[in-house]
Amino acid sequence: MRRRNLAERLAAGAARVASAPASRGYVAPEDPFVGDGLPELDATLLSTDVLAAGIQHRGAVVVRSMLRHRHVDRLRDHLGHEPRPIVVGPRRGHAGPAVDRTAVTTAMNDLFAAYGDAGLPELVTEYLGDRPVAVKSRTLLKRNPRPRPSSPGLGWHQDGAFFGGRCHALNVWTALTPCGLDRSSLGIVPTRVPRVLGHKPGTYNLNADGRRQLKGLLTRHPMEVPVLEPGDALLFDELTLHRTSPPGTNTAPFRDVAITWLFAPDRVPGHTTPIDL
Ligand SMILES: O=C(O)CCC(=O)C(=O)O
Repeated sequence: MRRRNLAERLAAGAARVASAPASRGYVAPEDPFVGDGLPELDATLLSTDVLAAGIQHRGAVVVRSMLRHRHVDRLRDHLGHEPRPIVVGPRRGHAGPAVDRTAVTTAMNDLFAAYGDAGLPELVTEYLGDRPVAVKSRTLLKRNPRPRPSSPGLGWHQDGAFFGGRCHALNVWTALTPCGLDRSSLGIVPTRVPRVLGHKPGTYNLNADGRRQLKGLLTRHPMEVPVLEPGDALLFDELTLHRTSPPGTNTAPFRDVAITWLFAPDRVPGHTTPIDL
């Protein structure tokens, strides 16, 4: 079967949103994990129950070997071979060198093929209660140079602050290089935060009230920084408190990641354009 190109996926996503029934998200069973902290499992053991329980009780799930090596290598080819910042995705105006439309279409085809091979569309359909759509502004491959003290990456935030509250979305954040030892990973508060804390309007930064609440959360649930191999993924949602993991151990010149936020069609934030998976 011919793979659909990006324009066709955008049109299909818009049609899916237009005809979406009211979706119901999957509610986690009781917390099945022993001990504290983020649950971690091999991709072959990932199920909707585990995904929901991990996110809704612990804030995130670490999934080992979610993308196969041949997909990781192919995705990294789209970022080139230079240690420079670059973002490849359907949104215009990303930072970094301009990438032509054909190259973006090929890259997105490869990204969605990798997700398909990993069984994500079926899993996420059950989790979100409807067939997921990605969105134009939050679907990307990127290379980040080593953070500097003056540009440490993103601070603590919850993406619900930008999506307009609770939407039961899912972020698939996949390491394409090793992350967490000599390159940034994500820092995560390993617990469910039941609501969006205060953020400074229009920024990825908590406000004073949000920072006060974060401090209390970190006292009870210290930050975890998962160490990831290429193809390992972090799955989490818009309530998960996370940040670019702090510099300090960053000695490698850059890291590569793939990031895709998925939504049920009737919960796509208004400011962005849906893409069929
Ligand atoms: O890649 C990073 O360091 C931050 C990504 C992030 O915060 C997000 O995907 O919401």
